[in-house]
Amino acid sequence: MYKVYGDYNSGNCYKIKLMLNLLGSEYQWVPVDILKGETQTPAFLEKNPNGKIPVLELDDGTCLWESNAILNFLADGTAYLPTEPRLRTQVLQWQFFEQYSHEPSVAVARFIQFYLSLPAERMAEYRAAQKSGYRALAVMEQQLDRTPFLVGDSFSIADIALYAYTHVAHQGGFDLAPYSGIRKWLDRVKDQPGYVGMLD
Ligand SMILES: N[C@@H](CCC(=O)N[C@@H](CS)C(=O)NCC(=O)O)C(=O)O
Repeated sequence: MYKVYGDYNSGNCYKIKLMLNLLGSEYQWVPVDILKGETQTPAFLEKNPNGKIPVLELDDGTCLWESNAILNFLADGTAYLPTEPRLRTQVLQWQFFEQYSHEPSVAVARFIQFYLSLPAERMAEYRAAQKSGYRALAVMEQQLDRTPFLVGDSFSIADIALYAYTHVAHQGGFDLAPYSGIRKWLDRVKDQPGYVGMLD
């Protein structure tokens, strides 16, 4: 059985929880509290030398880290990861976009607002994250205005990667009202059989 080291409120960890539930796979969730420094203990650093969650531990003790890499591992051979090279590359394209242009803005604004309650000394960083976060949301909107999912007609791990922080973007102060493509897509993801919410 898989072991997932994670925090239920973390979007990066939720990606793994959602994937495992969609697949109907059994797993054990091991809670890790980042605010108490539990990702920096020698025992945890053995599992991920980068000191971050999520980590997926396999039966043989192999530890996989980086949420989108874990998604690719779990989705291998399933309908959630296309095999056709152009489509598979588009899945990766959205996952790299998520890590470089979306998560560092949307998740950081959410962290400053939701976890830290907007401390004065982080307001400049918050405003910058809002600005770049809206830019990332506009890129997603452009695609989702044209296609039901990020990679064409099929739900894939590109959608899981970007759903994680987009569906809680309001907790970072983002208003999704003008993004009708994104809002309809959020509902489509929620309708997937086996869907589980972040805090379910
Ligand atoms: N690129 C990594 C990011 C992981 C990450 O930033 N995890 C956060 C929680 S969402 C964490 O563990 N922070 C603890 C720390 O940096 O000490 C991924 O996608 O898995």
